[in-house]
Amino acid sequence: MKSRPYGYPISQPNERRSSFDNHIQRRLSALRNQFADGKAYQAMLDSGDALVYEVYENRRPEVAGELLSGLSIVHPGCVGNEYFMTKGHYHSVRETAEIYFCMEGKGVLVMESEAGETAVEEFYPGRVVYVTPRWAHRSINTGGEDLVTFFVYPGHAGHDYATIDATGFRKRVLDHGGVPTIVDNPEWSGVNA
Ligand code: S6P
Ligand code: ZN
Repeated sequence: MKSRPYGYPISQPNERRSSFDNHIQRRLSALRNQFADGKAYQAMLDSGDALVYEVYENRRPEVAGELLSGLSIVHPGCVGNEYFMTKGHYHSVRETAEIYFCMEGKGVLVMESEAGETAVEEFYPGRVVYVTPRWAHRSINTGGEDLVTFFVYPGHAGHDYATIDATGFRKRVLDHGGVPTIVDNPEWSGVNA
């Protein structure tokens, strides 16, 4: 791990392998119970475990003072009429923020707080989204190309996936005749449901 300042290029797809030291691939099977249409999910899974999104990151010590950064790439696709998306998470240390910078593609970042607030911010190339502390976040690709975002967050943040696994997000983003449409999630099952 580097102990001096350093830089790396990230704009070209062929630079991803050399600029990052960790590559995570998340397939449909990792998103069980997250999509609204369970039958469409199972049918898609039966025909092959599609690659839904990938993360490239640089390992740094997971301590306050360090920053973790990388690329999130959500591939285009739908399960039923619901767009491909990330699992989504709170940070384990709730008082930690995150910044996303959209480099390619089109989509949204769906966010919610444990207090019951919700927010949806658009992603398009050149747009930054600031996730304030205590907000869960999920990237959703509403376009026909890869959604590529660069993210930065504090080294000690950690990931709490269990809360979202148990409740889902309060909002879903569905394709209604080609138009991304934000709807309430009737299956949301948190403490205020
Ligand atoms: C980490 C940051 C991103 C996500 C990535 C995949 O705090 O928010 O790197 O990890 O977009 O999403 P997820 O929900 O599977 O971690
Ligand atoms: Zn995060």
